[in-house]
Amino acid sequence: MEQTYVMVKPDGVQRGLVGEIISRIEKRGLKIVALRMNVISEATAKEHYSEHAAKPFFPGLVGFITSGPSVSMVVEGKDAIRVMRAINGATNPVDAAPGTVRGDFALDVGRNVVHASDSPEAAAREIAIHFKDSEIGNYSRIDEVCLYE
Ligand code: IDP
Repeated sequence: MEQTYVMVKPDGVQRGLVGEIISRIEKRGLKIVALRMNVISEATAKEHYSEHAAKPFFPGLVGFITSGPSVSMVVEGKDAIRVMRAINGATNPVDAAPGTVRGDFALDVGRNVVHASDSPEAAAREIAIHFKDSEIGNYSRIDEVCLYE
């Protein structure tokens, strides 16, 4: 089983989309093993998005991601990293397919509602930035017997 880091960004929280997004994740069969709402600090935001530090949109991105509460999760399941990226859709919502979160709820790349780690390395790094080991739960979902062959 793989784990990935997922965030409902401040725009998703302010638009009342937290339940919708969590519902999509759960219905797909992925398991939420950690969950928190908080306002991310500037230092944490800069660390999270460090790969974009030199990009022109970096100050706006850090400012936005710290502008209000966001919801952070660790999501677990078979191929969770790829599946979560597919659930979220393309980074630029204009390119995101209908049926994805961004394809259904967003228009602007700077207000694209959700984040999910894009590789195993990114997932490990981002989970460690946002959660302590002791905050990540370990339990079985009763439907795992049907979800997995
Ligand atoms: P991802 O969120 O799909 O992994 P990344 O390329 O890692 O996409 O970009 C991180 C975030 O930075 C995006 O989700 C988006 O919010 C923001 N971003 C990326 N490119 C631009 C841009 O050209 N203008 C404004 N914001 C951008």
